[in-house]
Amino acid sequence: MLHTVPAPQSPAQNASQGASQGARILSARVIVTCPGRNFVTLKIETDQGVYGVGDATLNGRELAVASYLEDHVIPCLIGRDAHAIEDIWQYLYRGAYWRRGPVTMTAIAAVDMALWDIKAKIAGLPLYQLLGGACREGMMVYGHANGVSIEETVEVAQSYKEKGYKAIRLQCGVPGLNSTYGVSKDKMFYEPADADLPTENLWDTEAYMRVVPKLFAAAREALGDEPHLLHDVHHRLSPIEAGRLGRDLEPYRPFWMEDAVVAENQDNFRLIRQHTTTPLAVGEIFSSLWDCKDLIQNQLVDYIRATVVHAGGVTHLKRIAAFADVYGVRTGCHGATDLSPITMSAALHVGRSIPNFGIQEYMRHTEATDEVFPHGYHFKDGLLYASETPGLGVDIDEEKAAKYPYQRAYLPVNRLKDGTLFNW
Ligand code: CS2
Ligand code: MG
Repeated sequence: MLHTVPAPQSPAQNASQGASQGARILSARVIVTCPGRNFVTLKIETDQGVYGVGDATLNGRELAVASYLEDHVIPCLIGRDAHAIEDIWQYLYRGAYWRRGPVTMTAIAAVDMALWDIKAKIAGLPLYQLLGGACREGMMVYGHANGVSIEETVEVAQSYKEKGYKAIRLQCGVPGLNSTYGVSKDKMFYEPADADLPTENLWDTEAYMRVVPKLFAAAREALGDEPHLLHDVHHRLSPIEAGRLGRDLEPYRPFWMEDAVVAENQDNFRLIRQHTTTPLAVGEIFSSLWDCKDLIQNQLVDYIRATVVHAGGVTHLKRIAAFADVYGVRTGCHGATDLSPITMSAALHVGRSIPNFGIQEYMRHTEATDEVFPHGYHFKDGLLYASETPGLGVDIDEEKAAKYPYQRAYLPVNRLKDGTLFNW
């Protein structure tokens, strides 16, 4: 049946068709809130009195997605059958003409998450049950140990091990640099969007490449062989530098080296593969399957990090995961603080339902964020467990959200010593 857009009907007219006709989208709106950092949320309401929520947060470009939804997407949703998730996805993707890209795919992701939330709520099931059911109970997560020095980072990593984490990411300061990606002032919460205009930091590749192997040697010494140790290079090396760092880390058996190089040139990973067996992870900045198809089918990476919120939602992430499974590539979804608890909830349902789940990043949100986004997922012994309530198992408390108005904030930029603008 073609989903032509009927004239919006009154609830009475809809009711006369009976609920079995589906759930018509009556309204949708964007909620921007800033409980310590900005989040953009889409709320879609139906004539069945059921609503769904979707994360639409794009760190540093939040209002672009809010406008894309309000000015270009929502008018096309009103009156549609909320159950027609795939059709609406295709309509918003192909119908935009200008396909892919972080703003477009984050907006589509928000609609997709909200529609899956609605469908699962009406079905009375937690979302993973509609995605094929459970392949596992809990999902292994990794926490973020960071510090200004190697010693401080290892100390924090020890505390994560004591909290039961089976996997720990290590990021430490670089001698001579007053700030670097991944090192936060507050050891439990990391928020890189730290200023009203981009902070300009200095970058020194040589100093960085000297310190990371020492960090891993110290961490293995202190933590033993058990814990999985991860590291995020954050796009800052050339392919041959990444090959060298991967080889330097091999004695410490890292779980992965993430974003070793800039992700646009996928041939880069062919060169890294020639020099190291350290597993490679990439994809948090990817917004579609087409960004990672070559990397996956040529097995140039081991983990794909595309997320529900930036890669087109539950529908598209399932597609990416299924494609990756064909080539033995596992998921390792991005889960930083700038992805709201709505994304984390959806990611856990997807993660629970796929055979090639690898690991889930878990940067805890602040209390204020958790109050604005009450959710049912919980952490136990190194695993995160998805909510069992119908839908995504997360909500937005609009009254609390209204207390935190939007505050413009940008991600930092890096410059080299000679002033060249570089990758942050
Ligand atoms: C990082 C993120 O979590 C990660 O792996 O790459 O912290 C990233 O820097 C932020 O999500 C950017 O907003
Ligand atoms: Mg990263």
